[in-house]
Amino acid sequence: LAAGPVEPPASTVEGFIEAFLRELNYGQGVLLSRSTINDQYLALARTVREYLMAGWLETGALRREGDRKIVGYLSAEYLLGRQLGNALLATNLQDIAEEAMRRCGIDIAALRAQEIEPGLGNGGLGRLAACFVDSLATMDVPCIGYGIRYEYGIFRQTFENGRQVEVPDSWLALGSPWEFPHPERQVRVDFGGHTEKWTDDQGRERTRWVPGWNVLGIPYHHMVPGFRNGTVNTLRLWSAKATQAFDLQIFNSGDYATAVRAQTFAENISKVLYPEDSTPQGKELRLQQQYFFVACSLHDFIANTLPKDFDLRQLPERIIFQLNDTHPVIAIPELMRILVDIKGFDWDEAWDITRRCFAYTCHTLLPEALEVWSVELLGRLLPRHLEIIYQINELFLEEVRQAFPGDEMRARRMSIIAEHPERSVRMAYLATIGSAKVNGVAELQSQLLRDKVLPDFSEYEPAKFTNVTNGVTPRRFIYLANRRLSNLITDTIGSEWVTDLDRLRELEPYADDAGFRAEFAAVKQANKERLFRLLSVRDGLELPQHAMLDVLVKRLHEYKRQTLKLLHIVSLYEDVISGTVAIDQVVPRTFIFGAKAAPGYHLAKEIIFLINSVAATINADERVKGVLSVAFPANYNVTLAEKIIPAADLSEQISLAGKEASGTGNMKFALNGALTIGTDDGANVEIRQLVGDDNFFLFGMTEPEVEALHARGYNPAEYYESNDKLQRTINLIASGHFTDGDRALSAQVVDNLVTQDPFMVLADFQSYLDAQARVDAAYRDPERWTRSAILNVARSGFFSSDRSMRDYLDRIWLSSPVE
Ligand code: 26Y
Repeated sequence: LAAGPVEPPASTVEGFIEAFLRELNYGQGVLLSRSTINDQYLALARTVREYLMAGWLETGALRREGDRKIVGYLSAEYLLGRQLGNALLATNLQDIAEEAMRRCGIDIAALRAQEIEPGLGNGGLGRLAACFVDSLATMDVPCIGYGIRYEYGIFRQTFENGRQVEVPDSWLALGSPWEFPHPERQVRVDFGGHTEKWTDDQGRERTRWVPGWNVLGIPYHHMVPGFRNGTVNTLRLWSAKATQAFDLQIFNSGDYATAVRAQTFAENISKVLYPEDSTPQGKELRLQQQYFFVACSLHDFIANTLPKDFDLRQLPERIIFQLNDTHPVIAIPELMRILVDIKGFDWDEAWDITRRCFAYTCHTLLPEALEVWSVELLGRLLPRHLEIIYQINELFLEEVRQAFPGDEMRARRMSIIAEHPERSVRMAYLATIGSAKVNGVAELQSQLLRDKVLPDFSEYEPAKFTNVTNGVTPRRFIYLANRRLSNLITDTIGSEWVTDLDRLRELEPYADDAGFRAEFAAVKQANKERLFRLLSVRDGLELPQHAMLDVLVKRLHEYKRQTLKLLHIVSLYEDVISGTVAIDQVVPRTFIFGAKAAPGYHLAKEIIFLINSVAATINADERVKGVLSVAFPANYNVTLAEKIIPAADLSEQISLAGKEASGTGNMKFALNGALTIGTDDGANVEIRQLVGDDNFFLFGMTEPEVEALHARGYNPAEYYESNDKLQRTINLIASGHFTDGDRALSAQVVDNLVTQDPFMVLADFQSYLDAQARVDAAYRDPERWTRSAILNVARSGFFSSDRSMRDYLDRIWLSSPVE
């Protein structure tokens, strides 16, 4: 029989219908006439899968048989978004599938809407991982994405009386057609217990870990299709399952109920995504999750992906594990444990191998976001790993002392082990010491990473540090999300841009072409109308058709300064109701917010309540009707982003300078023809350099100015006292105007701003208002605005994640894509 796969279904409407009906009847087990929308969705998804399968089988065989270096992307989060549209796009089956469904009497849009997106990530970091694996597949770079199959992803956000309520996200409830479970490839993962010394037959002293309990990891494979190139890489997500041994070893009471409880305990490990962004909490379950997926992944690669007789001294030639932030950093001591304890390598040789197998990406600048684990917890859960970390630290500090004799302070600063406030392991230091390269995610952040976050390390090993500016996949965020713009671009410059985004430059001359501008503006207007139809059905919002769409969507965090946006809105509103500005002088704007707050982040939830309160009041006020509107649709996620971003006129990127590592939403907006109002922060800096100052609204302090103000002593009350407009704005909020007269309901946010204001909202207020006035002026001239919008698209090709991947290849992974 054939060595290769049998033929996929024919890429014709007839072939598609036949495959679909076969999936419906013989896979799903229903007749078309009795099938539900979910049956049809599952059958459609499985049909599209069939077209990808030969490519997947072939790519897998190539990876196993070849000797090319593989990227092992280790990430605790993958914020994938819906899969159906992307799979249809990758296979070029969109039109065929639509027509096939039509002939079956089915509206494909209803089936698309049936898919619950796998929200296996919090925000930027998780979505970045999803963009990166998309680009690697499209560039035919061997990559295995490793992560966790959370049974519940990021919570679903609802509002009750304006307050955020979290609902569990049961994305698997109706079954996911996109995953392939492989229980036969289960991996055992140990925890707890203690270590012992022993002497091997060569008389060497060795250590072994005698674990206390264990769980099984079951891999679930996902296809990661490249864009129409036949490559289908794999995303391998691990799910925790109890073992027999587990029940016997710790819960050996002979009690059935206890044994079942033990099983629940083990399976909790992959139960739910931690819904936190930026502020790690040293929770035991989180460390269990981290070690769980890392141990499964390293074992999977070494035992199952490498050839059986592989010489592990060659490991760095075959794999580079990219650490997506510190979450998977326990992989470094885990590889040391495998090499030293299990494979019998000498420490030095193992360390040399290990350091060449890892590279670390840091996604933050906030000191409070750097993960640390208490020595007590780490030692209890992973006693051998703690010993290894101590050993790494001891040898490293010895080197440091040799390089800087007498500088004991330096050695202490650089220790992986912090002594205060409790003895703990600094994961970013471990990552830096154990990796071949360390990178930040935008130029500014990489610079600050070297200068402020890891200065001793960058002084010690400057060549280790590099930058790779983030990017986003044009397949999902232009082609899929904005079909109208994609068609206009392709009609104008051809279709090569989809995989070569620098080609967007060819649009530049068309910015001066009135006919093209009209078409471009019509696309934007159609996207707005599409969004308003959705928000009407989804959220019951009725929004005016012809207003500037001013959008702030991202996780709710004080440093991102949603309150600054709120102050701007309230100041415009106050101008009108106080009679300072006539309503016909106001440029009509519709403000859209989208943001989830971490469930335990109290102040963030108060800010959400205040935004909803302001929205309700303004939307109900006849004095500003049709001119100022505020929409805060609940549950901002990838699916909603794909509708909002293409409709936006103005992209709000207003973090305090020096706090947002990169941002990636900022790139998506620019690529979809929104103009940015933003601070000199993260990748905004690079966006502005590329699109030009005339096409970007810059405001606010620079990072050095922020530092200087901080050093002088920042007092927000001074700004409140001295700025009349700011005072009137804050007073209106404090008066209870937006909270049915109840001043207490806005007090926490207001007091925080006036007395603490850790992210200097008041200091940047006036500059922000001035920039918004420039926005209004620009928007009053539609031809000028559209010209700028076109130039934003034409000059943002740099922000393709394909370019990011090339940079990782050149600067970090040191291999190149196959021909
Ligand atoms: C430790 C745990 C609580 C934790 C979980 C998630 C910590 C951090 C995160 C997520 C961080 C994150 O999303 N960072 C963002 O990464 C993006 C991709 O590099 C950047 O664009 C963005 O500026 C940064 O905030």
